[in-house]
Amino acid sequence: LTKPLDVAALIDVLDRFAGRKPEEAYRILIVDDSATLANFYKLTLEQAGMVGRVVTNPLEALAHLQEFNPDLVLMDMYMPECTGAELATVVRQFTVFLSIPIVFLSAEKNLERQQEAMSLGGDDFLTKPIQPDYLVSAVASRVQRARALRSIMYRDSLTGLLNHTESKKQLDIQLSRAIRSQMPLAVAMVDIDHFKSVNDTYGHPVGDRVIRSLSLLLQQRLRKSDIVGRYGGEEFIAILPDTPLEAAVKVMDEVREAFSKVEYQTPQGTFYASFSCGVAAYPDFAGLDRLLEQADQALYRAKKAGRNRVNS
Ligand code: GH3
Ligand code: MG
Ligand code: MG
Ligand code: MG
Repeated sequence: LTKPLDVAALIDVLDRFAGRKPEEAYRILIVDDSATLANFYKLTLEQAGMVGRVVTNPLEALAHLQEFNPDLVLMDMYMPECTGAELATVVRQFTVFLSIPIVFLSAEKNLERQQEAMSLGGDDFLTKPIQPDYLVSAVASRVQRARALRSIMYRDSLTGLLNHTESKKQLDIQLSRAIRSQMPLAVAMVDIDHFKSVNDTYGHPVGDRVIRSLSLLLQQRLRKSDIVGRYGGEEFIAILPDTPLEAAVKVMDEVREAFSKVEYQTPQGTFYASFSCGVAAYPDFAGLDRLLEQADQALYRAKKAGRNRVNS
């Protein structure tokens, strides 16, 4: 908060978000006791390239929120089990759902009741009957902004990778999945070698370039299902689901080798960088803290053994 707003970084994040838009369809949860209407909205949104899911019993909405992971909830007001406003109140009690816009869509024309619904957790109030085009654009603009905001909250602006907090949250989620499905899970901690001297010799902007290039390399070389985060300044974490220790060490060593061959050209001359890496895996080590601790210790040993190596 003491730093001035970095507008350039902000624009960069928004750009990256825009670039991701076409491949990831907007996911809309439609809560309406009328199956006919709900399915009509679903069809309308799907014709615009979105993915819809219909829930006719509002009491089931929370479970669907969690499982479907929507970008936005389109919410009816009057339903037999509870009102949309009541449901919004409950949804807003969960911080994980805070960033999901709730748009009411109801025949309710009374402005006071609309305002009350909004004050209980809604972001917008649309009235039925609604023009399909209007519904699509109202939903799309909301989702676009919500995604941009979320990417600022969860991602690091220099690299676009998950930030520290989100990386740990993802590791927690992936570890629970691994335990449930009895599949291995590997965690790799990566730390750039002698990075202080890179900054000191070539300047901070060149250091940033090295960080960006490693982030790109990790994203390129790892699987789409793998999760990469910027854990600290020049520290990264890679979470590899369904991957046993040896396989993780092998792939991280390939990344290490590729990174050590990247040439950086600067006015002060050409140089190469390297990183050290520590890998640990479930089920060899169980529990979030144990896993991180083991990966950290392996990283420390890699540093001590001379850097530019992967240890487990
Ligand atoms: P080691 O091989 O032991 O890891 O040595 P090191 O110099 O990399 O170790 P250390 O952790 O002491 O230094 C990390 C440096 O990374 C310190 C900090 O100035 C720099 N750094 C952290 N974040 C950034 C960043 O966003 N950009 C740049 N350019 N430098 C950063
Ligand atoms: Mg209704
Ligand atoms: Mg470090
Ligand atoms: Mg370092």
